[in-house]
Amino acid sequence: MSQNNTYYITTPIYYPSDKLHIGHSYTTVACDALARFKRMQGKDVMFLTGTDEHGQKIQDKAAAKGVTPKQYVDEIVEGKGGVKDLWKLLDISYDRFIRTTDDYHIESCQKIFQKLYDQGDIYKSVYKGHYCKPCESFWTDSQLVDGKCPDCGREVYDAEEEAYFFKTSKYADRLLKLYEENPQFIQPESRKNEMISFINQGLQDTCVSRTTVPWGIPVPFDTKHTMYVWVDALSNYISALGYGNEKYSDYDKFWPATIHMVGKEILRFHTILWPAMLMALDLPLPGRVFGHGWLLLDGGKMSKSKGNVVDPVVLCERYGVDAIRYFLLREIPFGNDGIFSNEALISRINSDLANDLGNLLSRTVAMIEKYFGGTLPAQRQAGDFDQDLMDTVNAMPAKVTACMDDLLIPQATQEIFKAIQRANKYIDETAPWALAKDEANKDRLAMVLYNLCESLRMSAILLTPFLPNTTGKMAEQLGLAESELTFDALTFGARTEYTVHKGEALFPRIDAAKELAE
Ligand code: ME8
Repeated sequence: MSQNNTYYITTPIYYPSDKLHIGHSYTTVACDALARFKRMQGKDVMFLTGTDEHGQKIQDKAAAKGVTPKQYVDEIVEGKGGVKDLWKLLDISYDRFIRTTDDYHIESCQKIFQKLYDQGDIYKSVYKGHYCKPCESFWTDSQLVDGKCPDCGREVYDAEEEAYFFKTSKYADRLLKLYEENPQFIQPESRKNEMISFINQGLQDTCVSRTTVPWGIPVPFDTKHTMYVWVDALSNYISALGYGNEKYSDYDKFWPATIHMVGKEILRFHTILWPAMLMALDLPLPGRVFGHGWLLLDGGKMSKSKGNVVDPVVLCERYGVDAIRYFLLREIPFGNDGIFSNEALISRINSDLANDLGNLLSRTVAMIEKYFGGTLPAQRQAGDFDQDLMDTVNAMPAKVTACMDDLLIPQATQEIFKAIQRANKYIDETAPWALAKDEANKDRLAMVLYNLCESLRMSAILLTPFLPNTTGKMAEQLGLAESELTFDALTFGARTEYTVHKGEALFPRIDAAKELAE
């Protein structure tokens, strides 16, 4: 069983059928912010991501390109500009990256499949149904919408073949009981009812093998079958810790997962099939599965097969990595769908990052340089508005922590920006430029600028999980070592001296009219 101080968070393992897009980046950046936050809280974090490399679609793509499926996925995952490069660009601090073509994962999956078969949870039968190739999903008559795939609306074709099935239906009652006894298991809460009604409609057993897709993990006792994607894919969460293999040995330490973060379209697999598989394997169940909403573009979900994707590399090059991270985490209500638009992106960068945050830092540093030659004197005098600013800034850590614990990521960033806005208002209230006119106000001026430095320091600490590059630059301008950006320094007044160094603007203002006209 995992220990109390551990925190195991996972992203879905993405299909490397094509380059990943901003939708995949969204999930991964959210998990990264959570993982970084928990590490700063002192948790022992395991942050897992990876790629789901088997299946029909990848087999077809590779064939069209004239390469083997393994060559195809190697290029997309490890090649220049591939998945790993993208996560490097976006500063994703994953601890482990699993590829389902890795030998150790294959070994684990085969053991899992064998065990489930030996104990009667997997059986052989005939699959009759409808298959949607782009979604790699089988559907029953009742699941089709107007005779088409309920997920993507495309044509399905009739399929009938010998296949192995997992007895999902056997676990229906235990699943309902799980949801009832663990209200946090399915999140957001609103999605729980969808899962309950799906089960109540009559849970079907799950087809877990194919005889027509060679690009998959062979069923160990019947090698004309390969495992059908979901058993292979879901098992990654435990094989990556060493369950069923010798490669890793931290299953006991980290399992069960604290959070599986997924998009809402695969919540069902994670809250029905996966816990049923774990029940069958007699393993502990994850703490929470969070199904976030979709980034929409032109009214539809961004997806590789639709081609309406936004390239995160282009966005990062143009606006900077932290601006993109911030936009994703701040703009879209976590759990709901949200529209990705350039207008909204530019407006967020300008209002929050350039104006509120960037200006607060540059004004504070510039005034300390101008009035005190860069070093704040030790002699300071308290005055009006100080207490209110201090109270707001001191209240911020607990509020941000509560939001992060509840997976309210946009609200967490909002709490930090509330303090930043309060500090900007404090500049207007105390008017340091007026204080500077009279030598008699020198001590008061020193205190005002000191309070601003402390507000910036505390904000920088809490912003680190979201904007890891920017807070280093903030520290530099405030004359702090990056190693000082720690949660145990989250008390107003913890630092008493400041020698600042003016640097470049954190986020140059973007001329929206010019930018959008291009
Ligand atoms: O489903 N908006 O892989 P996948 C928000 N291999 N998130 C999005 C998104 C969008 N427009 N598009 C993709 C698979 N995502 C399986 C998973 S897990 C055991 C196996 C994100 O490449 C979101 O997290 O289709 C979604 O669930 C995931 O990418 C789907 O990635």
